[in-house]
Amino acid sequence: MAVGPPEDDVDDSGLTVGPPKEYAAGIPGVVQSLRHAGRQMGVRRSLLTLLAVNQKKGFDCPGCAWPEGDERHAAEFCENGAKAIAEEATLRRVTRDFFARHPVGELAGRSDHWLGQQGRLTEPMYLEEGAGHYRPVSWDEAYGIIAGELAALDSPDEASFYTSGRTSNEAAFVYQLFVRALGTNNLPDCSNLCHESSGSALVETIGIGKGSVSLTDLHEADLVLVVGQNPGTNHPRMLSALERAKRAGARIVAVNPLPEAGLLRFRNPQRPSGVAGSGTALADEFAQIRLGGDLALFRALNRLLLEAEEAAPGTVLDRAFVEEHTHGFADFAADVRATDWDEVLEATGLEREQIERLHRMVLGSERIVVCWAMGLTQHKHSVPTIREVVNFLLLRGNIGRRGAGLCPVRGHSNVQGDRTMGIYEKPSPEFLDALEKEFGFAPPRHHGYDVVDTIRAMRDGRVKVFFAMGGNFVRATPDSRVTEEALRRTSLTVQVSTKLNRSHTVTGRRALILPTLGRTEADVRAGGPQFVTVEDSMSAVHASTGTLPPASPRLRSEVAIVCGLAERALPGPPTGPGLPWAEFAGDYDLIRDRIARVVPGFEDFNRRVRAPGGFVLPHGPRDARQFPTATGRAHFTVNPLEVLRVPEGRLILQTVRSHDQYNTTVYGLDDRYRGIRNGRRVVFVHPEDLVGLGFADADRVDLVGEYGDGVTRVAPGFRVVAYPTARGCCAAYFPETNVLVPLDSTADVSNTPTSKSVVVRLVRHPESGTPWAG
Ligand SMILES: Nc1nc2c(c(=O)[nH]1)N[C@H]1C(S)=C(S)[C@@H](COP(=O)(O)OP(=O)(O)OC[C@H]3O[C@@H](n4cnc5c(=O)[nH]c(N)nc54)[C@H](O)[C@@H]3O)O[C@H]1N2
Ligand SMILES: Nc1nc2c(c(=O)[nH]1)N[C@H]1C(S)=C(S)[C@@H](COP(=O)(O)OP(=O)(O)OC[C@H]3O[C@@H](n4cnc5c(=O)[nH]c(N)nc54)[C@H](O)[C@@H]3O)O[C@H]1N2
Ligand SMILES: [Mo]
Repeated sequence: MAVGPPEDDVDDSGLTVGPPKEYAAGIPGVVQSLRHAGRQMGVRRSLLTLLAVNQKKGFDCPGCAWPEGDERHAAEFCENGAKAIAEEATLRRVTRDFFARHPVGELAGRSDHWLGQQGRLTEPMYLEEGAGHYRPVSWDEAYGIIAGELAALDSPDEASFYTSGRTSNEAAFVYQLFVRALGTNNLPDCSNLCHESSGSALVETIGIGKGSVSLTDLHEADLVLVVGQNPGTNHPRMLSALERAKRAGARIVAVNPLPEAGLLRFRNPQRPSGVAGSGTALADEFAQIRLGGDLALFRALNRLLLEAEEAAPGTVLDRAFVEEHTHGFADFAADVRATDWDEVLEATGLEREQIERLHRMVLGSERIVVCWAMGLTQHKHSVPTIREVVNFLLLRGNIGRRGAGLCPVRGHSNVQGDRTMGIYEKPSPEFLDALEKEFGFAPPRHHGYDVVDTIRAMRDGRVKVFFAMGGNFVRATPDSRVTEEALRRTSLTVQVSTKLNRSHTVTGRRALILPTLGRTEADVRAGGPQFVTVEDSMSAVHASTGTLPPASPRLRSEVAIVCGLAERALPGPPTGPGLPWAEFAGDYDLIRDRIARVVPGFEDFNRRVRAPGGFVLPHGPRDARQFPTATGRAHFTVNPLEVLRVPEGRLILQTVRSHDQYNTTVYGLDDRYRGIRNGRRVVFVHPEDLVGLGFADADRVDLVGEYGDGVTRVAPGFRVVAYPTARGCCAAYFPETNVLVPLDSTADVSNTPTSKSVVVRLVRHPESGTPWAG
């Protein structure tokens, strides 16, 4: 049964398009958050829940990984954080009756929005081979089914264990321990789709794959570049930090193909003037770059810096820093000096004058922070691009200094912590040595599969059991049709989830749904009430304590699920390691004691994490300009310029988030800041490109992929929206457009799908367009 992904919301009769907004948040943001929360949770529960978010004694917002400052507001959440919480704390429930009413085949035809709206999962469910419906199953029986499938494999490498970034440190640690005790490093995670390019580039150049700034650095910067990121929608609390920097005199530059609302103006709802006034104009300069043009831009800026230094020696570069702390300057400088301006202008689509203006801003700034997200990480040349950003900051000593540094802005609230805990298909030998010493078994040393390689392995029959700790693998990954086929070839798929999603409907021969507690819920175990810990985008680790009663008495925590399964699936001594799984599941302090002995920076974990606000992990470059690379220095690198060229009549498509979604969870059908209401199948194209291609605003088109591998990839039925994006580029929402992202089109080194550069052609849809409804 090969049902394709749902082509939902093709009926766009209610779709309306208005002008894009120029500012973000303010009163409309607050009203929206309360309205959404009230619909899902009721008003009283909404207020009580929202007041506990991101407080020192409450739970960590499951929305994004942006850090909390030291002074917290009574309402330390944002419109989109409130939506994320309402999704989890909803009063709606998916029960066994629901599954009895809806055959899996029917659920597979439902939209992401509809599936998410059904509410919280309430008990373990099992889809037997050939069955049309999921049926209830006990936890014991479920563990037995998984253990049986794992035991039947020829090798543990025939199983793959995915993690999405909401999983706590404690759950992640026992999960990787279980998987490695089983004998594989097949630990793909959402990071492979997300900031892997940042990690790859940073480890190579500065020796650690994490950002080098704190919130204070951002406040104290005098120039902040926000590159390839849409904070108004995806990290709204970051706007408060930018506003604060701005008030202290910083200048802000937005580098983006789209004029995103939050980057232009911001009304801070936490201050009276932000509620009433016209807000703060954030960006001093908007560089409307072509998709994939950032490598060229940073090369050009670096060339200009070198030339300025030659013209006035000793005044531009931080020579002392370069000499004392870096390696490879001469090769880098020789290469960058040869940067060709014509290529820069072609790649970036910018005017030389604007690049020179940016250069003068750089010269006038002592402390520079570069922030970035998916606009930099999801291209073929993402790793070289981020390396070039590192070159840029190294030239003037902007790493390891107050008010300056690298700021990759993470997505999922604990994606950074999961990696710290060992969720990684390519673990370091030091980490494995520490595990071996602590637990007395020999973990596998060969590398495992990442996300793309897991899909290939399932497609080719090399992975037969797929286990997901959260997330929505089938919708988050590229080439939806290929991925769906691949999953259907496995013998067992297991999803540990809070909410229903498409990954429950596209299954292996047999399938299990294991429902789990969310961040907001109280977690009471044998050893009493438990808390978990998370690490934010700036390496701060803190506790998160759920307060709401669980959505159902039959839910188990992620820690309990892993430990219960491990007990069942791993042989005990003398053949197995005999780890104290039941004790771990009863008292998370015991897990933290082990983390403290295995993971550097977590010494005395249990005591330090109980301090209000937690603690910050060490970071050599940030703290002491110590670079844990092979040479002990930061590395300048040579990154050849690449120009994204597409044939006549084609556009480069980027796949982005609307204001009303959390990755694959679609909250609603509006994208308020971009002026879209009641529909998601829209494609944003520059008005002059439309004319050139022979289309008009509101035409209905199919998006046809042009990867050149002979495979036809079509996303049908999109409305064209004339929009001020960069020329030659277009944008549409994922997950609907994941059908167009080829599995083999990935970033060099990091293997991240190129979700921000898909070559497409617009083809008139058989049913032609009618003017906008409103
Ligand atoms: N409400 C909400 N919050 C979220 C999420 C969510 O879905 N909803 N997702 C979370 C996750 S997992 C993540 S990773 C983050 C994602 O946060 P973002 O990276 O902000 O998310 P995207 O929507 O992918 O937006 C990419 C931005 O980069 C720009 N861009 C695209 N290509 C290029 C390019 O080549 N160059 C430049 N300079 N810019 C480019 C786009 O125009 C867009 O503004 O947000 C996290 N927070
Ligand atoms: N085309 C395209 N594709 C992309 C991207 C893009 O920009 N363009 N972005 C990529 C990025 S940056 C990311 S991070 C991935 C995201 O990929 P994923 O992390 O796999 O996807 P999510 O949509 O965040 O997962 C949502 C599901 O997680 C489950 N869930 C929520 N909270 C919890 C919890 O506390 N515990 C457990 N066990 N489950 C929970 C719910 O069942 C929910 O349905 O998508 C990637 N895919
Ligand atoms: Mo992400």
